[in-house]
Amino acid sequence: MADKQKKALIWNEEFETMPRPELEKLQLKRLKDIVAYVAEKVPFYRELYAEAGVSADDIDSLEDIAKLPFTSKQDLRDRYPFGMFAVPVLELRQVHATSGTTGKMTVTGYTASDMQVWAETMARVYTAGNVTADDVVHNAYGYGLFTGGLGFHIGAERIGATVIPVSGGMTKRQIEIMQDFGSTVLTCTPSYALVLAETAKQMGIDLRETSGLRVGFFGAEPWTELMREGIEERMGLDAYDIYGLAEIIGPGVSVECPYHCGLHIAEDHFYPEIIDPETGDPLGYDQLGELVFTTLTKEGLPLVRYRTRDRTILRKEKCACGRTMVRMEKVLGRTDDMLIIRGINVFPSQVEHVLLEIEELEPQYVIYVDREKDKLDTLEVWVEASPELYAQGEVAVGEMTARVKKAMQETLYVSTIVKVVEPGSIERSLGKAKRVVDRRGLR
Ligand code: DLL
Repeated sequence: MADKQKKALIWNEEFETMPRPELEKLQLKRLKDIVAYVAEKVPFYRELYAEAGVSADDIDSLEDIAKLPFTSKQDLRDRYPFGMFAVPVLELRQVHATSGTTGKMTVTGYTASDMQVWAETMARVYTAGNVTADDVVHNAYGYGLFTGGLGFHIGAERIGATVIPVSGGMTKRQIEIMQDFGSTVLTCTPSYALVLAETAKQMGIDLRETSGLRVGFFGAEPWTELMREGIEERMGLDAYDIYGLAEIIGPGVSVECPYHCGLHIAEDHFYPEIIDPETGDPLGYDQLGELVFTTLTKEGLPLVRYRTRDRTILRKEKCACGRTMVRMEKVLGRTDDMLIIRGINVFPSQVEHVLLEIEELEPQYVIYVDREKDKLDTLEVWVEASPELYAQGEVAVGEMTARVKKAMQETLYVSTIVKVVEPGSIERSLGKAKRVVDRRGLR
């Protein structure tokens, strides 16, 4: 097994193992081009750069990127849905979306050329795990607006593997499919992998014996080394961490290789920086900070110096697999308060937004996030009823509970446990209110 694991296949030798001086030259050229492109095509950048007094002509080295202003999720939200796009909607082949900080989603889209880049980077992901045309991929990431399902789908097609588009849910049936269809690769969130393992156990099935699974790609949410051990042991596969975000491309931004020593970034397409989240100053390799990306080749939604809010460290030393692309460490947390529940991004501000719109509730609430062993995460919202509502009794409170639950589902796309409680019963804080209690122990 060890020898097999260390065999390192590479999808695109030319780029993935490019000597760094050559790669940096390519990045610089692409950076200048993309800065000129966005300034020409997107009014937002034109104004931003005019205000900052910078242009593509000021970029003579990769370090000069620091002269350019940052962009953020808020910028996308303010121009919802397509205001940051560089092409008309009809030139897009696919549109996807993810949660925004309040009501509106963050929209992303791909031209035909962007779809090629996505398929290429996802082909690299599979190949990094030594997956080939001889594999059967059980793809349990959600298909839909979320980028997970379709991203893994097109990558599997690109390498010529057989893909089973199971999507999420119906866990027992998934266990059957995975055994009967001869799946060798599992793709889903790490928490869903644990649910699959637990369900198989309850069905009296030992997947190590009854399935041919040998590789899994797990991402879209933070997970620990302990979870990796649990998944590997129960499923008998080699678990790879995969990272990405809808705004940049979806899954495919970075992935581990068989050495599992950080995630190689597809740097010829996505230029990474680490900055101090407080000051915005660039930090060097080996320093913990916020990850920032510039898309170097995207046409539809090019983003320059986009703040991911993810905290990590970049490592430059060459990897034993032969790739020269820098590695990022496992994401170590966020610089904002975004929660990821069952792979779906949830901002506490979205919850607040829903609650404050309902007059019969008090603006006092707490969000509890839990993960029972081998179960999916739960999101529980406790909110105080107004004295008038509470005085109306149990039935009225029950009706309100159902109403809040429905509103949460419609806004967050995640089912929520709601408790409408007695006025005054939620502990008041003396300083900053503690609105979120995350008991998952992920950090
Ligand atoms: O989660 C894309 C994706 C799909 C990645 C499938 C991997 C697998 P979004 O919904 O836009 O995109 O969420 C992006 O999720 O900024 C991180 O905070 C978090 N995230 C993604 N991958 C990882 C990971 C997809 N491997 C946000 N570890 C990012 C920790 C992750 N956090």
